Amino acid sequence: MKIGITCYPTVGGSGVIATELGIKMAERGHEVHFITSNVPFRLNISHPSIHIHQTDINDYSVFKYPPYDITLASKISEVILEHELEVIHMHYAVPHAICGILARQMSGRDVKIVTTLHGTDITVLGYDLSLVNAIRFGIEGSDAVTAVSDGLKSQTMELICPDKDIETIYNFVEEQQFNIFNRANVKHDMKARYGLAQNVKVLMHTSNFRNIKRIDDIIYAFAIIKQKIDSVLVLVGDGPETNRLRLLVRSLDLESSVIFAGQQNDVKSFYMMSDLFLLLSQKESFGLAMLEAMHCGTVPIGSSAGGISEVINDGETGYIVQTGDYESAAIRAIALLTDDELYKEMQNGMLQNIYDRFHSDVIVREYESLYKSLTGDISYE
Ligand code: GMT
Repeated sequence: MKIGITCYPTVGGSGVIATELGIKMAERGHEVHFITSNVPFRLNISHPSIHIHQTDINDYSVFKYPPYDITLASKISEVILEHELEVIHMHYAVPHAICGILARQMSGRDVKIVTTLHGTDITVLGYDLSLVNAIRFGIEGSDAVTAVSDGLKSQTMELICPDKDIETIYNFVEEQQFNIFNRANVKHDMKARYGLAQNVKVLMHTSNFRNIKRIDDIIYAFAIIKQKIDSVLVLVGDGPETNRLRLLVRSLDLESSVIFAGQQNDVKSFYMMSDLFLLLSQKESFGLAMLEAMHCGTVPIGSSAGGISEVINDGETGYIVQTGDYESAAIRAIALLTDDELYKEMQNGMLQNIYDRFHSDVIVREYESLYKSLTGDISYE
């Protein structure tokens, strides 16, 4: 098949999934065209079947706002025509699904549109009444719509009420990159590099540091854990909340045990250094970084928000606490960090469970079948 993919190319789980899916499709013999405003940040391999088409965002002085969506739609239509695309896969309802619909009209071709909902496009924008009609239009105008969790699918049905079926297709990680292999050595080296004693326990979180991530709760939980356990908290990433969080850490007198690591390319080494991954968000459709950490052997504690409880089987592959209940998160963390047998048992169960449920082979085939069902192509069965 000839497949077009549009996503936000910047750091973020949706861009990661779009990119890894494109790479896997190319490896399975399909022709893949990324149509994005920049080279997707995880696209770090060359493959003869992967092509990148960058949009130039016009910045003419007559425009108060550069017309990203229209420029993108125009570029997608160009690629549809030039490369005879059969499917375009748009990541995010707004604006990308709408760009896809526009592009199809511009091209005059019967290209099939698949839209994947990732979270913020529904759980944040869906509350903005000025966007609800646009989101519904993007969903209903797509040929197929997927959501990355059942939680996100239900929220979309409730908030947007589209006249459209939505299929859940979970996220996956690239197992060649995220795995437990060499964990002990990497852990040792990272601790040495960060000047940490080898017996210190490490808790971590990574995200774009927005308020919906409730990183305050992670810091409050850590303040309790720190009283019982020799430990550090590593916060990887950056965003609008960073400065406020630094002040909170200072006010709790935790500066010497909270590391603000900033944006990192090699996030895998941080997963491997860590004993626990904390994700206590207010809204979270899936938590792809958490799944990456789990593949690297790090046991998660997550909140009950969105799809996190679909990724963690509470009590078997990590723990779930009610959103906002950082005290329970601390209790669970202390239990895991003081009982090696419990930790090991949970880690083993977790690795088996995610291998069975989120393996890239399984998920990529689900997308491939969806594409095929739209194009009527049976030659790939
Ligand atoms: O909204 C964000 O936090 C970024 C967004 C993205 O573009 O990566 O993340 C969303 O999509 C990811 C990939 O499907 C999910 O793993 C994240 O849970 C989801 N974020 C939210 O729902 C807040």
